[in-house]
Amino acid sequence: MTEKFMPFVTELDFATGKLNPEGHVITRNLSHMKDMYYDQEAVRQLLGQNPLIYVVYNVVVPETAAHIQHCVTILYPGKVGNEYFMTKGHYHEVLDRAEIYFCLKGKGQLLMQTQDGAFASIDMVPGSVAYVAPEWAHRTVNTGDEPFVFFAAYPGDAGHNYGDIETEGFAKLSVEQNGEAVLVDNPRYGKAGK
Ligand code: S6P
Ligand code: ZN
Repeated sequence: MTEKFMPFVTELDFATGKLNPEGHVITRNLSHMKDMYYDQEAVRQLLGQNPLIYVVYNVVVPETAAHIQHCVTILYPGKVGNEYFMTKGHYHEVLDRAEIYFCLKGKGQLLMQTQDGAFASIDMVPGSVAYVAPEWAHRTVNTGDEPFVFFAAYPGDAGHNYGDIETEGFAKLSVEQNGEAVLVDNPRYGKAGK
């Protein structure tokens, strides 16, 4: 007889966004994603200090369809040139696996796109529950001046495909213009990529 998988709880600290236990922690500094920002001169200038861009606390559960992966992302405020700090962004490896994002703190944007060229964005504030539909790549951007914190849940077997976003880039860049966050066309989208 197979052993039962036992229920368990993880505590989320609303003040910091951290999980207890921390689970599997992923840390992304600028050096982990330096080619993804448009302004490569600004990247070169910032690389010396190599700022921390985001941390993901993943509750560890089996990566099978029976389970639900869940995690918290803390995306720090900042910019590279005039482009806001963002996550790498990915499709799910099993493309048709959806995801739910629940904003807990700060403010940001959820950028999404499909392989056939559709693009969508959702503004996220505390209380926003966003649905990343099947087949949509997703990236988050911190457009505020405090950490942007969100909880995510998705099917256990989804997996992550980063390569396609590294190659094609996102259709839009989220940049500051006159103190406002605006989306502009990414001149490199679908070309030499990033
Ligand atoms: C996982 C989910 C999030 C991201 C996290 C970091 O499917 O979408 O937990 O992993 O926000 O983003 P990225 O693109 O580096 O995985
Ligand atoms: Zn995802």
